[in-house]
This record gives sequence, C-alpha cells and structure tokens, in this order.
Amino acid sequence: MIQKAPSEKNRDFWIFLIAVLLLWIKISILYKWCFHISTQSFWEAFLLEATTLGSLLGIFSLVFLSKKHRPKLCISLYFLLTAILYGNVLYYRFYIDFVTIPVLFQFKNVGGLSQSTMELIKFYDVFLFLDCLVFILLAKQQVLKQYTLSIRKKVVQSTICLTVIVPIVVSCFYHSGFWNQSYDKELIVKSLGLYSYHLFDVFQNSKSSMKSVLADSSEVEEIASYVKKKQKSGTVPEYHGIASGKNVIVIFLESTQGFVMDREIDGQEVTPYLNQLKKESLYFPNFYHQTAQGKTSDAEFILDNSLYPLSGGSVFVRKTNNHFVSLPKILKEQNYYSASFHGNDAFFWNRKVAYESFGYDRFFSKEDFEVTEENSINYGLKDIEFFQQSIPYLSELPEPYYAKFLTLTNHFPYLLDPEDRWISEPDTDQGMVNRYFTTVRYEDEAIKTFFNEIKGSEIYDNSIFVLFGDHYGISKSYYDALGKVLGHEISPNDDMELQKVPLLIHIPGMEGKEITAVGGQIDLRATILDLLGVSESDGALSFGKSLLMEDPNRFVAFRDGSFTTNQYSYIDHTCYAKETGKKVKRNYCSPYFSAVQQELNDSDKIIYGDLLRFLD
Ligand code: GP9
Ligand code: MN
Repeated sequence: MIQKAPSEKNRDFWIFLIAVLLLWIKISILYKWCFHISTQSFWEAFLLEATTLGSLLGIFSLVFLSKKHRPKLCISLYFLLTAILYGNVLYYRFYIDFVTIPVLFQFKNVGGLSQSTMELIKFYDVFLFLDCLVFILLAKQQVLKQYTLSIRKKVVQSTICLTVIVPIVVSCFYHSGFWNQSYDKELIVKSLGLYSYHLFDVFQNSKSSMKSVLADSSEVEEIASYVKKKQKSGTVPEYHGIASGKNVIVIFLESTQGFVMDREIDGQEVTPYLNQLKKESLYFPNFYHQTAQGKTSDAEFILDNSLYPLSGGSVFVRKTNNHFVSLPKILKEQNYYSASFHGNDAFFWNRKVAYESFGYDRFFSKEDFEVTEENSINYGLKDIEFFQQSIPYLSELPEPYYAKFLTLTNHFPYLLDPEDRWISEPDTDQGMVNRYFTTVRYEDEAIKTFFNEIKGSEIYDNSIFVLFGDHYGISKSYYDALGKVLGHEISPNDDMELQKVPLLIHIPGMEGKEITAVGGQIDLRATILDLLGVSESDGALSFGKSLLMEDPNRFVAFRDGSFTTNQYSYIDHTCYAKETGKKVKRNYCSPYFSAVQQELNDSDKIIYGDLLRFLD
C-alpha cells in the first residue's frame, strides 16, 4: 500500500505541490483584487478556481518528464509563470483586459520599458514576487525528503489527470460557445483559468496561421459580394468628387477623445483651435475609434485597409507578409505619391516594414528630423517641432500626394515641459487624468502652428485635411477621476460614448457642416475616396462605407463584439438605448447581430487567410 519512494522523489513531489498551491493562491488573490473578474454564481467561481488549479497541475507535471534537475525546473517554471502573471497585471492596469501572446512577443517592438510602462509599475508590486523567495526557501528544505507520500503513485497520477481535465470539460459546457467569442478574453479566462487562456491563445494563433495555407479563392468571392452590396446601397452624395485631384493630408490626433472638444477647464478651452476649425470643416460628432491592442498602428491599418484590426496583437507586427490593397496602392493608380511622417523610430511597431507592404513611397521618421533632448518628450519629437520640421519635406513631395502625420506628444503618461503648458490641470486625484488635458491643449497648439504656417501656401490651397483621434487616451482604470471632470459617473453606455474620437475634414474654400451619421474609422477610406471621386479597384475589399452617404442602417462594430447604431448600443451582451442610457430589450439590437459577427469574422478570414492575393 505505502509507496516507498526514494527521498529525492519525495522532495520533487513536495516541491511540485508547493509550487502549484502557492501560485494558485497568488492568482486567486489577483483574480479578485487586480483583474476584478466578476463571477455571477458559486459554480462560476468554483469552475474558475478549479480550472486554474487544473492548469497549474498540468503545467508543473511537465517537470516529471525530466529525470533530472526537477527542483531547478520547478523554480524556473515558477518564475516564468510569475512573469506572465505580472505581464498581465501591468497590461490589465491600463487596458482592463488580458494580454495576448502576440503582444507579449511584441514587447520590444511596442516600447519595452518605456515611461508608459514605468508609470504602470507600482512599488507594492514587490509583494507579487515575495512568494518566489518563499518558494525557493521551501524548495531548498532538506526535510522535504523525509516526508514519504503514503498514497499509491497511480492514485496520485489519476487525481492530477482528473483535476486537469474534468473542470475544463465541465466549464466548456457551462460557458457553452465561449470559443466562438474568442475576442471576449475575460470570458475565456473565466472559462479556462488564466494559464489555459494563454495556451488557448497560442492554439488559436497557430490555427490561424494554418488558415493562410489552406485558404482558397472561393472564400473571398463570398465576402466580396457582401461588401459590394453594402457599399452600393444609398445615393451618390453631393460631395462626391468635390476634392478630385487634391492632396490628402491626414493628421492622427494621438489618444484624442471626443469629450475634449468644446470642453473648458477653469474657463479655458482645451481645444480652442480645433473648436474653431470644426466650424470651417465637415465635422462628424458621432465618429468612433475601432482600434484594439495595436493602438495607433491599428488606426493606421484600419484607415489604409478598411479592415478590422486583429483581436490580439497588431497586423503591423504579425501580418506584413500579406498582400494588401491599401490606400497608397489605390491612390497610386491615380498617380498619387504616398508618405508617412512620424517623429519616432522607423521600426517602432514595425512601421517601416508595414508601410512597404501597404505601398508607401516614403517614410519620414526620427532619422529625418533633428531630434534633441530639448525638442523631444516621452516617445519622441514634440508635435510643434514635428510639424515645423515636416513642412519643408511636405512642400517637396510630388503632387498629388497622400501624406499622413502621426502626432506623439499627447501620449500616455501625458508628459509636458512646463513651458508647453497652456492651461491649468483639473484637480482630480489621478495626475495622469489631470495631465491629459494639458497635453491635448499642447497638441491643439501644434495643429494651429501647422495650419498657420501653411496657410497662404500651395500646400494649403491644393489639399484637403483629415484630422481624427486614433484611440482613447483615458482607459477604464481612470474612470473615477475622469467622471469628476465630466461631472457624472461613467456607466457602460457612457463608456461606449467615450469611444468617440474627433473627425474633421477641412476642405479649403468650403463651408463647414456637421454630419451626424454614426460611423467609425473603418469608414474613413471610403469617405476620402468619395471626396476624391475615386472608386476602389476590384482587388480592394473594404468594410467601410462613405460617411457622406445616407444610410439609416449604419452600425459601428468593435473588436470585442460590441457595436453601436444611431439609437442603440450593444455592450457586454446588453442592449442600451443611447439617448436615455437605459437597458432595453435585446431585440432592439438583434437585427445587427449577424452583420456585426459576419464583418468581424470575414475581416479575420481575409487577414489570416491572406485572401486579397486571390483578387488582385
Ligand atoms: C508611437 C505611436 C504611438 O510610435 O505608435 O503609440 P501608441 O498609441 O500606439 O501606443
Ligand atoms: Mn496612439
């Protein structure tokens, strides 16, 4: 009956058990206090704990595949799993979401230990590593060799196997269909536990890589007929072709959300210049960003390709070998030259490679600008300097051109030199939220500088200007403080409304107009082409629809499966009436369910299957 295990084996087993239990306790604490996972019932909470325990048992059991160095392997694994856990903690602090493996691998590409990351690290995080010390001390205890395990080896093995498998199987039935909603990461973590979620993520990624190999042209034909129908419905707008042959200058307003427009702090406007410019522009107050983990790079991807971003990682980093029919390529057929301007490193977010794949002729990056310590802050060149140094390059571009400017100063954690502060900060307990308004005000000054310097020149007269916010700047983690500035608590419906970003299209000589159509970044390319009077070539598949076209059935789909229309928003499986902010019956939202799902899935199919290669 009693297993007479040699002392080494006893020790290995106890170390294994201690590792599993310590890490299990740590994650369980973090589920509650850091990740705020809301479990609705006892069973949901139980399954979360059971799947987590199961995955830890499964992972640490791998150590027994080796005959030697098991304690060392256990310790290494303990550190690795703690590092992944801490990566999730930092990511969650800003994004209120779980990190994905592609993002973890992008770490160097996306800023590494930049000031943004440092802002998220807290001194009390050392407590998250104390257990590592405790574990090493316990693992080194010679006394562990003496405690013999008085259960049969087979019983132990079967118990471990059952604890690994049973909770996952039960949970799959309990949360049925979660794998169809793989964009809802909290649901997957709830269903599988944190570490199995990461394994599932790796599995999903390798499955999607296979899709490219197995794809064939029939898939793309079906999608093409859907998008053609979507784009053709509606009348030709009065603005069609109004900017034919003009240069297109697009300005990305870094982290700029709609709520800053027409807002005052202590009686001072946050965006005085944009407030004025919107009166002389087509202004879209119901325009939403649709970015996901790829941030600015997602906004660029959506603008240039009119496809949805990936739910994990960024196309800029993951899929640049694909065939794309991007805006520079479409405009090349009309003899346009394309350039992008950005005062940061050319390889940051893999931009240089992505731009080549999209067909840009020139990328003016950090090495093309004079960047010194005095004229840069946070991620790079200050916006005012950036525009001033860009204008000479811009005036040399062969016309007509498409030029894209990525501003940078209004970037988390919103740092500014004292001389660049034009308004006072609001007074919340979150410095980050307070500083945001001052960096937005600086960005506004930079836009003003740019326009003032080009007005009266050919650049201004021969161009149209598209200015839009790339993504949110204040994440959910800071909503308590933001709510104080906005004067009300932020409900789920408000959260959706906060995803609005400014969009202004300034056409010199044309009167301003407010266009209230609900739309998203996916519609930008179609809108620009509409103004230029250019139709997309057959090889281009686009999910967007010109914002200048009348269409009462518009919807804006977000990467997490939520969506908004002119009347309703569907958030976290609940339908809200936008005007009242109140929950309403699901059937107000249900007419859009299948179209939203279809677009997100089809866009993924195009990207993972590299389907555009079959059209061109
Ligand atoms: C920096 C730019 C901005 O080059 O990508 O950063 P992001 O908004 O993507 O974090
Ligand atoms: Mn950005």
